[in-house]
Amino acid sequence: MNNSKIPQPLEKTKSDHIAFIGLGSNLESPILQIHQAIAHLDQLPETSILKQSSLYRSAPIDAPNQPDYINAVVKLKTSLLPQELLRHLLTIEENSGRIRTYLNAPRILDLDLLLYDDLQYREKNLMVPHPRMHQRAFVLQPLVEIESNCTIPGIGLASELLNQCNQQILERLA
Ligand code: PH2
Ligand code: MG
Ligand code: MG
Repeated sequence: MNNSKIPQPLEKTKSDHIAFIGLGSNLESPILQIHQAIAHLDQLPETSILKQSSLYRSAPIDAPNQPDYINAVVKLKTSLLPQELLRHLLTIEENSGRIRTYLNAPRILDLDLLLYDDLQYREKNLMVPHPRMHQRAFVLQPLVEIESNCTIPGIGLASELLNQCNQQILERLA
């Protein structure tokens, strides 16, 4: 008979999750802003970047008379919970100098929590999947670049949704 006891961990181990973050900027050297933001995401506690997409340039959607946007998507491994991750994203946005004015105003840095495992979450301050991501080529194209078989929970295959956005023109930067 084996009387040995299984050791109990002192703390409950936090488990790893997969999250996708959409990055966007159309003010104050957008390409630089995106590179800096990716570096800051990689420095978050309990978090590391698994993949990052190319950068893409596109005209602003639902926001006329603004500079073009630069967008990208990164895939993270994290043991932060969705609300913790959101808090960190807002802090990185604030530290970039972003000032919140009106809806869809031009911005130095936008960090959107797009996906978190297969979570479907609807609260006032956080919606996952991001509620408009499935209609936006500037999110779907970089997402499909790094995760070709990606499914948006409750919506469908990202690659098929991207085909429906073919009138939105994106330029992939070298
Ligand atoms: N973000 C918006 C509104 N419109 N258009 C592009 N091309 N890229 C964006 O990141 C973007 C936008 C609000 O978040
Ligand atoms: Mg956004
Ligand atoms: Mg945002």
